[in-house]
Amino acid sequence: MVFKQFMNKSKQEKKSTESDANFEMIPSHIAIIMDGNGRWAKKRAMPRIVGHHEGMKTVRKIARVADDLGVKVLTLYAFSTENWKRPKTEVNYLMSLPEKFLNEFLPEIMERNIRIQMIGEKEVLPENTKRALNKAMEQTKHNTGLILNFAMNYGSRAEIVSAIKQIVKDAQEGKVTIDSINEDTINQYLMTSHLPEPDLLIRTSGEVRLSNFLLWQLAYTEFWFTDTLWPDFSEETFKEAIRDYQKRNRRYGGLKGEEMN
Ligand code: V07
Repeated sequence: MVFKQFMNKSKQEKKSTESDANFEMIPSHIAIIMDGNGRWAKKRAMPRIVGHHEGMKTVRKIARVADDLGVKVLTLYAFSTENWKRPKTEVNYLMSLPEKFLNEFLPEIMERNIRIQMIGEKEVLPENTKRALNKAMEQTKHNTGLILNFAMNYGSRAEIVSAIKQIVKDAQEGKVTIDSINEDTINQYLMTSHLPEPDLLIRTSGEVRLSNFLLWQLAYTEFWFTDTLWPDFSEETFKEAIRDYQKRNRRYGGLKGEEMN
């Protein structure tokens, strides 16, 4: 499927004189599992929440770099359905971060024409968190630049279950016929229906698992893993991931998707 709105190259062309990356092949959609914040703090004998706060600063930094490079969508795994099992004080702190982040960064987000979006089950989030998220999505809904897409209370299997339930409902109401259900039908019922599939998945902190993140959507995505802890993740690390992605793509010699399998 072609996503016309993701074909705008103007920003990439503007920056194409810079030397350190190939701006012809910037991945349109990058997804990141931002792992290692607790470990970063532990190494410094500091409370885990200090690591989370440092991680939030990295989000800001990487969002700027992604925007400057002309990335169209940056999907960040901020809070999983599993994260509720953590100590209450830690969960409370994590839930305060969206508001904190937006209070500090929203003016720059507007200047940069960045659009904030979300995937995940928002309803059960604390009221304050919900309010901050809704306000940011509302305020930025006409912005046409980078989509900064936060996965909040997101779990991929729950997303798939909910898609299946809705498809069955629509089938019972005669809005969908069983014979017409195909991969594109499933895509349309996922929370990412409006987005292109991720081209590149990054996971930090040495873990090499998907942890229930975008299971369906990552079918053809390139994976890139690093031992770097998320608070230490830098512009340079980010560009290294993109360069590796570009090298892999060049090796495929233009073959895409299913032709490679
Ligand atoms: C969170 C910082 C990054 C590392 C991962 C865990 C901690 C930014 C946000 C955020 C979310 C939504 C939004 C604006 C900002 C965030 C949580 C955790 C729950 F609209 N960082 N960050 N949310 N961490």
